[in-house]
Amino acid sequence: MQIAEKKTIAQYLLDAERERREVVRVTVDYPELNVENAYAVQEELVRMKCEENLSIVGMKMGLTSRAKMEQMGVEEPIYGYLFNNMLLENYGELSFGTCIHPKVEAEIAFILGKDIEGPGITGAQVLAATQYVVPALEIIDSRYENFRFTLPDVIADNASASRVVFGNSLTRPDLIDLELVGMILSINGKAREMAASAAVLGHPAHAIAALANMLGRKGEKLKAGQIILAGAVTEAVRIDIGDIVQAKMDGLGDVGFTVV
Ligand code: OOG
Ligand code: MG
Repeated sequence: MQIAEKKTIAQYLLDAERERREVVRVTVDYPELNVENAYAVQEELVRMKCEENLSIVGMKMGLTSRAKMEQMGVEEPIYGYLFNNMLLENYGELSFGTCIHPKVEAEIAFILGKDIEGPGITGAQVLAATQYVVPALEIIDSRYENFRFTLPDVIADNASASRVVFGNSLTRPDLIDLELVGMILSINGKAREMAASAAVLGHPAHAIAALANMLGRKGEKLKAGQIILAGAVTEAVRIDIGDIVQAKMDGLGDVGFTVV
């Protein structure tokens, strides 16, 4: 794929995000888009955001639980980048009008105290490099029509990243059994999804290890201070104006927001 094509696709997705409208998925016009050049498009999109003076605050893994893989019909974990303008205050407001067709996901986030450089990274190494874990809600908002895509489409679209809310309590990873975190995602006080954190690749630290190993193949690493989402533990849930969203996680605390 030519550089000019990558730029055209990245711009197409950035315009869709900025103008808050769904667009036809990229592989309809570019059937040759594969996983490798989809990440090259994502890199271009990330570069364009950085040129707009946005800064990377962390990364996200996606499609790391069976529930998510089945919901989206995509079988492989993916990653994307989190930017400073995606951060929403805990128990703050998400303006529905700034989104296309948002969904929410309950996730565990890792705050790194040390760099992690793949290949060969294990979950134990991730835990040793993690300063804190925090409860998080990710708001995903695919730029594609009807939230439908193939693996290369969603990679090019920065893994549907839109917003993220972090809880206020920081927990040291050695003080908790991180594969056994029970959680409830509720909307308007009603439990909608529930699961235990082992749903994410057996242990959420495995998702961070997989990310470090994928980046390692490109000569990149996870950096101290970054905050990394391990991927949704349950299916994502559609949200609408007026919804009060909360996730409670055993031993980690709670996190929430309201859609206005
Ligand atoms: C892709 C992003 C998935 C997760 O946590 O699994 C994701 C999507 O479903 O649109 O963020
Ligand atoms: Mg997610």
